[in-house]
Amino acid sequence: RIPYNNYQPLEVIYQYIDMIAEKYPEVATLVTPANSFGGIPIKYLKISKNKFQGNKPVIIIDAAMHAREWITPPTVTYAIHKLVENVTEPDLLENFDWILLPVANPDGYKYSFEKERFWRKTRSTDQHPTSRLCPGVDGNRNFNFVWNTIGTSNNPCSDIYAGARPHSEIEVRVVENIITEHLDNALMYLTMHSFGSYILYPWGHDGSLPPNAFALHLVGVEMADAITNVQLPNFPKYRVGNAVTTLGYPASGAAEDYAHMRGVPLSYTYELPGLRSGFQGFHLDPRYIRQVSEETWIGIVAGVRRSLQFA
Ligand code: 0X9
Ligand code: ZN
Repeated sequence: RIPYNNYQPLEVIYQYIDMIAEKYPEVATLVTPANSFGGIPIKYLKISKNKFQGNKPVIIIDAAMHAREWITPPTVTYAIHKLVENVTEPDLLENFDWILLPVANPDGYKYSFEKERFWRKTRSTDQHPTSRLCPGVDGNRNFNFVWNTIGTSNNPCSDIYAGARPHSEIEVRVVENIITEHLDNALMYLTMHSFGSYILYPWGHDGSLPPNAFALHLVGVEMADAITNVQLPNFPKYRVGNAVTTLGYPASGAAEDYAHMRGVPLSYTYELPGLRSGFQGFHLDPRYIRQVSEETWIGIVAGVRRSLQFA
């Protein structure tokens, strides 16, 4: 059991996914592909009805590449809960395989709990002379596609520092490797962020639309509409669109662009709700964690079901 009435430290999230893998070995397999820069295991679950056989479409979801976006891991642990412990949508396990990575950046996440609430980046220090003074790379600028051309910084002290080179960060390489491992079947990739209530699709570096933009938009709207139907009245409606035109700024080296470039057809950055402005937007009142986790699952269910049309 993981509580949804408050944000959970890394240890509690890890205990939960360890427990799931132990208790449900038929459906859930724990993978620890690498340690973080700081030596913390990076952990994800492979969830599959008859073990991964490599023939079903794969849905990949990650969260907390940005450390301070605390509302993101609960949406992934909740998805795990609904796929394994409290199955009300059996077709989602029947028809798909799942990769669920609740904390992509464990060093940063831990640091945001223990030292600096609004820390965003990784905690690496070895790429750049200045980086000893200013640790960390923006994981969402570090992917190996159109790296460091726009919406990025070369200054290690910046929150959008792209890193010394593409995929310098082990945390980014882990996500890239997941995508590579499942290239043949990966149908949808969701990278969970906050905040702003957006569902964003490529290309996020130049605002142009990929050939399958209509499918991206259709599935995005499907998710947004499903959420709208169950949202609390004080929450903003989701907006769906291209990352640049909808969010208002370009950023290169981001995860959703990387996944789409590699061939994942339905690739989205999910910006969960924030309610307040400024840094406080990253600290959604804990009373809403359960609601956001539930409604996000409803959105995912709707999108994943619709995605079959494009498999
Ligand atoms: O800037 C980001 O990395 C994301 N927003 S956040 O506030 N969570 O940091 C948005 C990324 C959207 N994708 C691209 N522009 N490629
Ligand atoms: Zn983010």
